Amino acid sequence: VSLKPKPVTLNNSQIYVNPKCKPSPVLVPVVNLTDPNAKTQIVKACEEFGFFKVVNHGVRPEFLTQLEEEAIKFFALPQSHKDKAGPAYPFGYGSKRIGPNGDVGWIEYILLNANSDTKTTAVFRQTTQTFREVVEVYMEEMKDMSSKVLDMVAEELKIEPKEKLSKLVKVKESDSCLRMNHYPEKKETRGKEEVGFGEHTDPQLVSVLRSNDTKGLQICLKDGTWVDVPPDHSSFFVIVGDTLQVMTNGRFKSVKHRVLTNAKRSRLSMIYFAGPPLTEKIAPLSCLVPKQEDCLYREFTWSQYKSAAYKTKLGDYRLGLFEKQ
Ligand code: GA4
Repeated sequence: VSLKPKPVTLNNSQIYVNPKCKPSPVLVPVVNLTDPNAKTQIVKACEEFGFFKVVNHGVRPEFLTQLEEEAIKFFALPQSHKDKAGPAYPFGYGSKRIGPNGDVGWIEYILLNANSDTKTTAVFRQTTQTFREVVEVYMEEMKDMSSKVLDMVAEELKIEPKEKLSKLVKVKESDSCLRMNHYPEKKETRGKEEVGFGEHTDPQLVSVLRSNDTKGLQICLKDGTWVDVPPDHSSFFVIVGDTLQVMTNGRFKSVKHRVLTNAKRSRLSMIYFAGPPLTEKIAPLSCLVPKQEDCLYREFTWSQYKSAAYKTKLGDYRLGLFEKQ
């Protein structure tokens, strides 16, 4: 008897529970961005999973290959060279340590600010002109994709004005960033995968993730089960962040996710975190909360949320700090 769960196919994709766990296949929603029903599918996926896969996104595969090659070249440099592109906080190269509060993982990474005024980072002094050019083009593409997704959400939820959400990630003050993660292969210890990046939710509005063809990403379902997300290097994955959970008054859930190490292959992922301007006031949208007593969160600025987040550990429940009693 095979331990592998039987695939149930919907839109050609599925999430499997790690075969070592109880087999129970779950479907990962797939959204074709050019489909006229995309906005309805996106809202459904954000409510149900806080997560979906995007196909037909319009980003050229050759460009993605080029970006991936640049990242591989950087991570293959001698450690002493990479260290000169650090420290990771607020932006730069980091290894093993994640955030300022003692979290660790089997990972090395680059964190970059997407704001054009502050792109003068140590990373670009340690990398080539081509690296910088492709990364900058990629950030523009990701900004476009996240705004497109947010416009569809706004349209489906009848949010007025229509650009209310996308504007937050499009203006030049938007506090968005890009993370390039390299998870070197890691032999399993005592037959177990280890943590590459510990469980957490993303603080921003939405995150757009793309990886090479190495598995490792898992999401947590509403019932608390962790499920594998099969890698797909030709697609993107959209992750709902805490800010969008607040603005939709909890209708969308920021999905808990994590990355496990892989014994055979290294994993490379790029995530664009689309965030609002630092001074932006975040609160549930009044059109989604007709009765004030149903409002679940207090108003805060993105800057307040960010500084609160940076005082927490990765796996902490940060939204609790802003819930109404
Ligand atoms: C999680 C999402 C993004 O990777 C990130 C992370 C940030 C960091 O690595 O510096 C944080 C983490 C993330 C949330 C809590 C704080 C801040 C590490 C950490 C312990 C870049 C982000 O915006 O928040």
